[in-house]
Amino acid sequence: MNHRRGIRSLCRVALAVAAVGLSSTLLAAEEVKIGFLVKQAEEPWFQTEWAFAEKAGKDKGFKVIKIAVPDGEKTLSAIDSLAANGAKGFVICPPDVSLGPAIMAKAKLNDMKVIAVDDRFVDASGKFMEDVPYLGMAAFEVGQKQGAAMAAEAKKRGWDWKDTYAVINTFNELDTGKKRTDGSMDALKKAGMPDDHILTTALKTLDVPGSMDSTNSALVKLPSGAKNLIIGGMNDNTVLGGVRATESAGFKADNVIGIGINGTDAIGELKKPHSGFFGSMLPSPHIEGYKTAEMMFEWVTTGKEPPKYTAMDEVTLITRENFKQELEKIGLWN
Ligand code: FCA
Repeated sequence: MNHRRGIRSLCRVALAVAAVGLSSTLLAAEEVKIGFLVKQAEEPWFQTEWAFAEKAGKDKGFKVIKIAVPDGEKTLSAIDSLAANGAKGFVICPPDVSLGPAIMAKAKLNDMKVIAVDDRFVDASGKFMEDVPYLGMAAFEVGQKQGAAMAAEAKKRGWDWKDTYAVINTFNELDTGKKRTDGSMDALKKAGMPDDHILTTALKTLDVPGSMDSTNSALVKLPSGAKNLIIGGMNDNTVLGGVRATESAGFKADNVIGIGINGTDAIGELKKPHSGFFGSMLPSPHIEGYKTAEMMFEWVTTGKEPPKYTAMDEVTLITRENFKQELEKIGLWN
């Protein structure tokens, strides 16, 4: 009797163990994975997007595979390795927007969905690939706000346009870059800055040494009467190097107004008590990372397609006065 009951309960235990084993295998098989590929993993901007994509993964129950893709080769092999890992789709800021067709071909081959973030894909004829869902900055408008902030600060300092010049570091190969600097120049002109006081200078690379070089080559073209300088560019790095160049050329911080875009990449600089880098336009990298990851998760799990175009137009000027509070507000201060 006792013996039989013992065998029965043993069987029950065995069945229960098998059931648990089976359901955990099923659960493991069901874990949704998505990729998040970024061109410049060293930029805090992209690290912030990654962190918030992972937060979305934690909230909704999916895994984010983060891969840095600094060039075309790495991008294509990253897509293969994502596929081998069972990812169903990925969000990407590509190292070169003209890789769009190659990225889409590779994704199709692996049956993966794609969302572009920040930098929008272009096809072989240079046209936007409008079929690929994209989420990015409302670049011209954000640039206009940057230019308006520069002009407002110049006015506050009592600068005369007569002896004030602007050096704008451009990267016209990238649409979001061109639109931002076009927007800031538009705002400077509307604020009364004479056209011929605005010098554009092309960046070779989107980093601090790159903007130091491009600004240096513009500084030598300034007339001797140039007393005050405005330094612009498409993001923080393209302004930070410019400000460094003004320092080496002997301009004092009080005679320089550099305003970047991103905010995230200027935190170290704003912690310094004083410099020609006045501030940065802070958009919403936390929302971009969270939202694109969430959209991808929904797309691969429910089939809900993301919108083809989402523009983010909200920006806040952060300066030494308010950067800590503003970053704290959105959970970017630690
Ligand atoms: C581009 C820039 C980044 C960031 C992003 C929104 O990708 O390179 O620094 O500004 O747009």
